[in-house]
Parts: sequence; structure tokens; C-alpha cells
Amino acid sequence: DEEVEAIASSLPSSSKSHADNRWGDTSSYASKKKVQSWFQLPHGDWELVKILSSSASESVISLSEGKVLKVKTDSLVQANPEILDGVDDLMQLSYLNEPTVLYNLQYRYNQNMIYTKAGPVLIAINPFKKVHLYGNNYIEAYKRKSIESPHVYAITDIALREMTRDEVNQSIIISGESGAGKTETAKIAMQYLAALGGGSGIEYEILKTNPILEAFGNAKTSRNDNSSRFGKLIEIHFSETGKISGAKIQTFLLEKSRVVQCAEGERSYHIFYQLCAGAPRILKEKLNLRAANEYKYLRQSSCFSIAGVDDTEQFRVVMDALDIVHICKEDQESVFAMLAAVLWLGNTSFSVIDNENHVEVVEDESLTTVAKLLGCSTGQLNLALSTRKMRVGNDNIVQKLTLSQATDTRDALAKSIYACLFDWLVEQINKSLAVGKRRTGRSISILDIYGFESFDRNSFEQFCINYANERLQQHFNRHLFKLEQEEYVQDGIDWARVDFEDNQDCLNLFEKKPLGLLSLLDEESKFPNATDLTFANKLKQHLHSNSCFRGDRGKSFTVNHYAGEVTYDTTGFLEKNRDLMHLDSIQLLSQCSCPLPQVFASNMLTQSEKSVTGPLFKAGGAESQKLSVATKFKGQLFQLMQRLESTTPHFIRCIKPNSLQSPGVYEQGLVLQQLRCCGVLEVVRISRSGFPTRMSHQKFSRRYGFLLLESAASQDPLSVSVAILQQFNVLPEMYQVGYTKLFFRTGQIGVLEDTRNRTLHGVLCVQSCFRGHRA
Ligand code: AOV
Ligand code: MG
Repeated sequence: DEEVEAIASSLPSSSKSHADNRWGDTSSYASKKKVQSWFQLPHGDWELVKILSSSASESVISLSEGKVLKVKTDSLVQANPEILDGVDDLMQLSYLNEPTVLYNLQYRYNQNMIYTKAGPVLIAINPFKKVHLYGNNYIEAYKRKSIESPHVYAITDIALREMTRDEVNQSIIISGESGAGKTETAKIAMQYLAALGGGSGIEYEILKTNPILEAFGNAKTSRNDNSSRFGKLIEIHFSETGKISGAKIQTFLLEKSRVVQCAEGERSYHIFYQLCAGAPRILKEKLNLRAANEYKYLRQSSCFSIAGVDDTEQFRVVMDALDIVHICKEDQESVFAMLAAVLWLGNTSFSVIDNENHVEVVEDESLTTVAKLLGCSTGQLNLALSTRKMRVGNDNIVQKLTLSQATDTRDALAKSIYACLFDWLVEQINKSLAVGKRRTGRSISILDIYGFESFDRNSFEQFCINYANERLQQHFNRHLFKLEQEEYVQDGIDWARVDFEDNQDCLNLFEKKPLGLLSLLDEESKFPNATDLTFANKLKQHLHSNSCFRGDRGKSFTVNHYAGEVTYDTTGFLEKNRDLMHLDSIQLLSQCSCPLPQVFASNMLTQSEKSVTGPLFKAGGAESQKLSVATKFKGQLFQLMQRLESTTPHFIRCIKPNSLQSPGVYEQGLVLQQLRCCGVLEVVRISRSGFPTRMSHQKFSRRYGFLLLESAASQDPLSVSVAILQQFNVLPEMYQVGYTKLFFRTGQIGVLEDTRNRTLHGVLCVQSCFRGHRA
């Protein structure tokens, strides 16, 4: 009876050697006679095959189309019995190996079961279509626990319960490649929290921040039609009664280069197209708005629309949302004026006025419109875009800019206005969602950052995005592998280590001082004469021996990330890292009569003044100094990690089943690569062979001691604990006694907890009956 045999062998197998196959349990395979098995076809996919005969070295198999092959026996990988097809949790698989996991996920995916547990981690495979798993009925069912299948709702429910039970802040950390479904997953989690913690109305405001932030911070890329170009942590606060009391949003490094340039087939931020398409007539006239294809910034990628998306309709959604988060009509209009100013700024052009390539701004509709929208004169704007004030000795002189300097100045102004606008919006939203004085400090944070990216050409933005993902992966590893295993070792538990892919080396490559990517970038950014080429050469000179680094020809270098190799082109790295705004531009904004430019100018100045640590960069006029982008980002990420460390984490791994953004297509190779790089199988292996439930001797004896038939009042906690375990016949392989704690396998504590509840309930019943009787 082979099925029985297979299930019996599903007991923990942590001590087996996996030397030959990273995840496979192929040892002593040939000795067992099995009917079905996995065989890898030449193009890489795995197929379930029948074994017709088998010896230690060779087996004869038949493929699905009836073809019979003779293959090496050790090239076959064990398949699970059919009754295990599509299990909820990969922990339940008898044989844990790449093909069985791939098959199990695919089996579920084909039936629209996009969620699967991998031990403590929730795996979510992007369906790329509407699946009927959400809404009030489902929320209600998960709340009542009448559905048990894995779901974002279920993991969010656990976070809520643990927040209340343990009085510890929680975090839901969502990761995965670009387009894998993180942002959608974050919204689904928020939906559940809003439903369970709603009541005050603020939950509705919180949900409405999503369309706003997506309009201003998401764009179509070649990987994802709605790609987040910023990182986001939303902290949702709860009152003592479990109701949402407010929220706070923190954003990370918006990709601002997209405002002035984007690749063929991609788009700039959604809001630009929405505004051009959806602005009411009066607003259009006021802002002198044109169609999107009349703006140079939007025209360069020759992509204006997204299949299935109606920008006009989306604009209405955003306007409604702005109302709901209490951004007044006047402010809304200022926001739209800034967007129009950015677009018209892109249309301004320069004419060369001498043979040294010096320029002045062409006095056309673009210039007058920008001046009007910002609230300055065309003369002021012209000067700010085409000249630079300098101090030479004691004299102030005015220097004319060349064509390329003027273009850079213009683009820098456009980018800054947009980035400041984004920050300002987040600030306004935070004011509206602010947790009053009665904050309890209990919160659930949801983290949704931009996913790992690897394009044909990767620049500074991908460098930062992938660095952030590297940090996040470290957090994942720390919690699921390092801390877990360290705890066993510390408490003297008999334990077979599970190896995992540590990404510490890659993080070191980024962060080491003084010879890491970030330090070297900052150092080179400080040299006035440095170029992207000298930067690339510097990296090659200092990092060539690092195993995660490879110097390439010319200006490129390659980093071996946890999620794969990425080749970066250093073009623009130094400029983007310095991110300087000319003082002339800041001054221009501060002199504008419109309110927002003034706010932006003062924010830019305080930002420059505030930066006292880290490498400082001088602006052209030598007065404004600020932190480099990379250093600031690194600081933000450190802070983020510290904040997350003080919470109980819940991990969701989003998986992209195909690169076409199409429903129903499951590319094994692509899925496998994602499962590999985040160590899903290692997580399952640890959880399965580990002891996930743990309790100190004291707590255990206090909690269950009263269930003992023989009084144990005078005994120490350890002896009481052991007595309880014996009385309840807990099998020796199901627990371990550590120096300070007891460790249990999954589900073991449940039996004790049930008995405890029943007993307590019985006692309470008896007591109240007794009291009732006496009264
Ligand atoms: P991402 O956040 O992980 O990418 P998204 O959450 O934007 O990815 O998902 C990409 C697209 O996949 C969405 O626009 C939906 O069309 C679809 N999708 C994802 N999850 C679901 C779901 N549960 N149900 C239906 N469709 C879904 V990036 O932000 O690029 O890293 O930077
Ligand atoms: Mg996203």
C-alpha cells in the first residue's frame, strides 16, 4: 500500500542529507518501488511520469504522451500520493522538493486558489484576473473562522488577534518582484482591518488614500501596468476597544526621474494622464491644459493609455478621494496647478544666443503658462532657468547657462516640484488621519515597497529599489531562519540545522564602509570632476574581489542579488545621487505668489539645513548643502527595519506566475526562480522539522498545572511541566524540553488548550450555578 507508506514517511526528516538535491528527498529512492515520479524534461519543466521498472542505477519511465524512456534513477524526484494534491499548506507534503511544490501551487492556481501557506508564510500567486475570494461574505467567514483556507484575510486576522492578545504591535510584510501583486495584497489586508476595526468612519478615509497615492506614485512600467514607484509603510492604529483610531503613512524614495523621462512603452505618473483626460472644462481652461500627447514629458515614451484603464474615470475617483481625506477644493486646485506647471515646464525651450552655447528661454506660451501657474513673472522664470548667480570673492556675478545646463536646471525644477508635491500630499493625508491624543500605541503596519526589478537597462533607481529589497530579504531571513534557529541552540534543543541562502554578503557589498557601493558612490559624488566612468572604474578597482560584484565593460557593473543578477549602467548615478537644486530655483519658488511653491521652497531649505551628518553636497551657489540620496535612503531603511523589529511580523510572499500579466499562464521556471530566491522550501523545512510553539516552564506550569490530577503545589515549574506532559501522553517526538522553555511541534498545544478551556468553562458554569442557587 504505497500511499500509506508515503504518508508515513512524511514525518519530519530534518536529519536527512540533502547533499545531492537541494530540496529533494531522493536518498534511498531506488530501493522503494513507486508508481509515479517527477522527471525534468529537456526544456526545464517537470512532468509526472509512470515508473515501469526501476533498478538502483536506471529506471524505465513512460511520459504522458506514451513515450517510454530509460533514465538514470537518481534523476527522478519523488512525487506525492494523489490525496495530497493541492494541500493548503506545503508543510503537509510528504515529499518536499521543487517539482512537488511547483505542482501543488499550480494545482491550486488552476482552481483559482491563489493562496497557499508555506509554514508561517503566506504565498499569493497573482491571478491577473478577478477572483471571487473577497468582499463582506468572505470577511465575515474569516472573522468567524468558518473558512480555513489560506488567505490574506486569515493572516490579517491573526495579526489583529495577536495584537490584542500579546499587546504587541504587528506588521504585515509583503514582498515579491515587480508585478507580483504586493500593492493589491496590501489593499486586501487594509480592507479586512477596515471591516473589523471600522465604525468611526476613519477607516473609509484610510482606504481612500490608496487611489490618491497610486495616482501620484504609480506608473505603467514594462513589468507592471500599475507599478509602485515609491515604498510605503502604513501604520494603522487601534483603540483599546479594537477600533481604528487613525493611521500614519510613511513613504520612501519616489522615483522622480520618471517625471522628465521614461522608457519606450512606459508612462509617467498616472495622475498626469488622468488630469489631461478628466479635468472638467473650467479647470482645463484655468490651467491651460492640453491633451497628454501635447506635452513633451509625456510624449517621449509614445505610450498614453493603459489597456482596460479609463483615465477620465480614474480622475473622478481621485477627486472624490481627495475630498474624503479632507483636502479642500482650494488645495486641490493648487495641486492640479503644480501638475500643469510641471507639464508646461517640459515644453519650455531654449534658444542659443552666442557661440559659447549660452541660452535664453524662448518666450512662448509654455513660459507664460508656467509663470502664471507658479505665480511669478516670466522674467524671473527666464532668469532662474537660464542663469546662475555666483559669488566670486566679494562680488555677486551672474553666469549664463549653456543649453545642457539649462535643460538640466529645468528638469531638476520639474522633478523637485513633483517630489515636493508628493510629500506635501502625504503630509496632508497624515494630518487628516492623525491619531488623536488618545493613542494606545497599538498598531498594525503594512509594508508595500517597490519590488525587485531587472530591466534591460538598469539605473540608479533600480539600484536603490533592489537595495531596499535586499534589506527586506534580510529581515525575512532573520525572522524565519536565524532567530528561529538561534533560539533552539540557546535553549539546548536537539536540532539539525537547515541551511538557507543568507544575503549578508550582498548587503555588505552595499553598506560596507569605506569600501562599499554606497560609500564609494558618495565619495565619488563629492568630486567635482568625477564622471560616471570614473565612478564605475573606482568600483571595479575596489570591489573586484567581492563575490557579489562583477565589473563589466565600460560604465557598467553587475551585482549578484538574492533574486538574481542585475547589471547596472552608471550613467547618471552621480547626478541622481547628488540631487542638487540650484539655489536660484529654490529662490524662484520662494518668491512665487502661489502657496505651494513657497511651501516647497521652505521645505527644500530646511532639508538642506537639517542635514548635519553624512556626506554633504554643495549646490552650485555653494550655499545649500544636503545629504546624498543614497545616504538618506539607507538611513530611512535602517529606521524602517528598527521599527519593524519592534513588531511581530507576518510575511506574505507574492509570486508572479508569468511575465505577460495574463491570467491562467503558469510558467514553472519563473515561479521556481521566485520560490528559490526567497527560500520558501527552506521555510517549510524549518517549520516542519521545528518546534514552532514555545512556552517558558513557568508559564506552562501556571497555565496547565491545575489540570494535574495529583497536586504539584510544592514542585518547581520544570517538574510540573513534565508531569503535565506525562499525564496528557504527549509523545516524546512532539516536544522538547529546553533550559528555559518547552518547544512543541505544530498543533500539539491545541489539545492542552482545549482541555483547559473546557475545564475552565466547566468550573465557571459550576460557580455561577452555585451562586445562582444560593441567591
Ligand atoms: P506589485 O505591487 O507587486 O508590483 P501589483 O499589486 O500592482 O504588483 O499587481 C499587479 C497587477 O496584478 C494588478 O494591477 C492587478 O491587475 C493584478 N493583481 C494582483 N493581485 C491581484 C488579485 N489578488 N486579484 C486580481 N488581480 C490581481 V511593483 O508595485 O511593480 O513591485 O513596483
Ligand atoms: Mg506595487
